[in-house]
Amino acid sequence: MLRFFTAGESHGQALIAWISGLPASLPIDLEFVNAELHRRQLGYGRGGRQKIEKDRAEPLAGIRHGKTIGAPIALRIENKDWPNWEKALPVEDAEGAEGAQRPLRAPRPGHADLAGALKFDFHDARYILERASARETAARVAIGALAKLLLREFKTEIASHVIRVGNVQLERSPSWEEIRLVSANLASPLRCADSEAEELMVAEVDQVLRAGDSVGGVFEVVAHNVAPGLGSHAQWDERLDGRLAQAILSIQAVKAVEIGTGVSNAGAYGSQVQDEITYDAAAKRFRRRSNRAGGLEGGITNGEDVVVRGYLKPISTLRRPLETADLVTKETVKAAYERSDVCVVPAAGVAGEAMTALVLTQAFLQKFGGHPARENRPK
Ligand code: EPS
Repeated sequence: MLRFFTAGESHGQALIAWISGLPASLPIDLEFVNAELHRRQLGYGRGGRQKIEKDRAEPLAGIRHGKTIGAPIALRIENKDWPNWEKALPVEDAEGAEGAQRPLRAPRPGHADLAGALKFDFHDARYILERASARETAARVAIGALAKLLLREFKTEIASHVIRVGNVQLERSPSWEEIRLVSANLASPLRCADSEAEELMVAEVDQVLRAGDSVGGVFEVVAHNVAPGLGSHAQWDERLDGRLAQAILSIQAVKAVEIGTGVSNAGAYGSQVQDEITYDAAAKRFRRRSNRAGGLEGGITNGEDVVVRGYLKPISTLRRPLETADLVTKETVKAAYERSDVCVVPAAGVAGEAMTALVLTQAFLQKFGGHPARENRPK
């Protein structure tokens, strides 16, 4: 069974990722893992932090001579910002406790600050925001890259692109080839496959930057060449669409998930929504004339591309803050401002790819199982 966890605070020493259940003898290309970490750091609208960080994964366990050994894998990603926070977040008991030197008492509406402070009875949201921060997705991207390496052995590839930033929507459906290219294009500011739409998206980010505001959007993850038969219709928690939805919703700032064109499908007629089935005799496989189901029917992959969209609310840290209540005095004050991003849609897309890779790998190993990696070939 494939399991994974992360640890680490945004401004702590490091992030740690742990993954257990990957088969032995899988070649690990660390440069690929680091390239994925780099992709996550990019995107127009990122804040100053990404100039400080140079995310790289340092394997601590489970990889020897460039291959997995069937043991749990642990990876460490150093936080280069840690020296600036060492005094504020010491491991040892220090005077005052509760993040004494950099307290946050004006919880930001929309952030985990207040809900977390209430949960643990803190009068300072410092420790909540440290762990709630989307910096944690760096750890997920590192282990997601390992899952991608396993899926690649079976020719499954995963990419993401941005289909909406604020009010600007991509109005056409790019091909897999276009998505694959823009997903890998480090120079593309917002990873949108249409350069005209991307220019408008950049202008949208510029406008919110000037206004001291923030902006959300929609990313789309596409998994190409997915084996049919992953997931199951038989039990609620085996349905792959539900498992993917949880994985994508767990990404910071994601508030809704869509499989295929699920949202617009709800307002259309059956004849306009269902994907007609054909049989390709040469390839000896069933095909669809469209893919509005996003590659999933009955919670099972049907061999078409798996398409999952994550809807992000705007980042909750605002340079022109909204009102809030002070955690100690309860008086109305302006919400705290911490250095932050104003748009993270492309970065969230990379996290979405990682979560999709991890969930598909789980389902893949459940169906095909086995050790070492070469035994996992679908027949
Ligand atoms: C970061 C994501 C955002 C950044 C963070 C790095 O975190 P949050 O979800 O807390 O807003 O703002 O950077 C900082 C916290 C900082 O000090 O600049 C990431 O994805 O790496």
